[in-house]
Amino acid sequence: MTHELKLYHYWRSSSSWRVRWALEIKKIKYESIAVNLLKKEQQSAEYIAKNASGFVPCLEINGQPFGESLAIIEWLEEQYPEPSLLPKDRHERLKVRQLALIIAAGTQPLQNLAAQVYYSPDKEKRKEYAQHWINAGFASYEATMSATSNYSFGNTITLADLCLLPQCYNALRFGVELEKYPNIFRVYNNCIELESYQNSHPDKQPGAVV
Ligand SMILES: N[C@@H](CCC(=O)N[C@@H](CS)C(=O)NCC(=O)O)C(=O)O
Repeated sequence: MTHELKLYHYWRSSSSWRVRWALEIKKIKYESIAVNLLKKEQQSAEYIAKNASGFVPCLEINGQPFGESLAIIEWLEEQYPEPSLLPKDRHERLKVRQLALIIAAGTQPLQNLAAQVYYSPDKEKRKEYAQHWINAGFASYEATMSATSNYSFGNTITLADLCLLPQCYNALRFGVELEKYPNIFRVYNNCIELESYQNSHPDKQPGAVV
């Protein structure tokens, strides 16, 4: 069965980038629809009807909208298994999902725009707050990931890297030094060479302000 896919996303959103990167790796065609977070388009009635959380990304599959980037990537993995973003071994898959969730559940939500805005109106305070949670998440990721492999788990790219690299992009925006985390920094340097990383990068997206 073929699927008509529409991705609602924002160029700078790290959660959106995870899905864009998965689509790029799997070479899946989709229509790209920009949702401007700065103009609060994610809170419009039209968008909320698609994704009640008011967050991007949202993937419309044959007219049916779905939110949550990891759920979307798991669907893509089931529907388009190659190249795979998860190892075959069950315990190895558990490890990759653990890493992915350290970022997607334990780091990114604590530093996202909505959390920052609620925390303080002061931009400097917001920056410190974001740095705190990114450093806490990265310390945990660094200790949990492989100390030797090219990517977060093994020598092929996985769901874990799809979460880590967009979070590194946020980290750099907020002045967190990646060099403090040698394992993360090694994987970062390997990933930025990949064509799929470069094609899905925020700067290449519609509406990007570079
Ligand atoms: N758990 C969600 C998180 C999505 C999320 O936090 N999206 C952010 C951008 S990365 C967003 O839409 N923020 C809009 C806002 O804060 O109003 C996912 O993985 O899809």
